[in-house]
Amino acid sequence: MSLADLPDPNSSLVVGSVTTTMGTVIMGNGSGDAAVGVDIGTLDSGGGSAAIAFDVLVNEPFPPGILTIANQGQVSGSNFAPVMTDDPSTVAAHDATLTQVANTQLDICERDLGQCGSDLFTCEAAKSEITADLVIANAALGQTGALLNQCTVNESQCQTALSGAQTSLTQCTATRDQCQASLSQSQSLLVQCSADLFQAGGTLAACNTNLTQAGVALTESAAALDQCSSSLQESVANLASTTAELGTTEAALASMTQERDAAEVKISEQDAKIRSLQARLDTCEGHPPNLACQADLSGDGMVNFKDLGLFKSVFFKKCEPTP
Ligand SMILES: [Ca+2]
Repeated sequence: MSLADLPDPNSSLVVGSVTTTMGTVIMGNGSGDAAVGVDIGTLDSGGGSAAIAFDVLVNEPFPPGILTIANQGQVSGSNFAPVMTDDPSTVAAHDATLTQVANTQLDICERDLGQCGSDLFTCEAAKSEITADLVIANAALGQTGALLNQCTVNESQCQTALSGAQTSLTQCTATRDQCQASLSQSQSLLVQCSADLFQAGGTLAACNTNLTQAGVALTESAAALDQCSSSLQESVANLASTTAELGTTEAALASMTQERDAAEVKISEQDAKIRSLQARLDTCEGHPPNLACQADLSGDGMVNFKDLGLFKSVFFKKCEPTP
């Protein structure tokens, strides 16, 4: 005899879970098996028995409105008509075994909520509240995800900015350390000065007097510095003016030098002419009689204005008015 059993369509056989106290499991423990089959063998006459068990998993999701799953096997043999299994908890004979499935609206709500509720209304109210919170949480998650994406996209920029900020921080820290060192040194000097002042038996009044004198000296030094600066500016202006005048003078000197050179050339030319004439005259004097030499009326060896005066004294007489 054998047993055949097809689990409820809203459940699935757990492959490998089929056991029997007699015979052999021929279906249900192999990969891909969806139904159960057991070859029981031959039962003892007059009260023999075999126990067959298997597990199913209730489908998830489960169809709404259905609150049970059913199972019924069929036992077959060579010497009897097929027999349908019986639910032993009911009076009816050969009826399918029904198993309650927690699938009421409250059950569904409780599963959604993840906790037990006293009634459907309370459960739905709690679920609505959680759903609203979930919407808010999802929105926040979306914003966070967007920020994360943006941050990822700008990661290199962020890292660059971070590097710059770290460099600035390092520089600021170094500057701060230097300032603190200077402050510490100043404080040490102040302490030393106070100690010196105490040791010298000085007083605050004397110190103030010195300070006032130092202030006066400082003011005077500042005034002197201002005056020095004014003088310097004036000297610079004078230097510029003198430089300009020097340029003008040098230009005039250059022009005068050119004129002088030209005059020297003319003088040289005139001197040459005079020397030439004198040479001719000397030639005349050396070879008399020469008519050209008769013009030296004064006999001084040169033909000049004296000769012209003598010449005029012969031909030109002053006209005296008739008395
Ligand atoms: Ca029954």
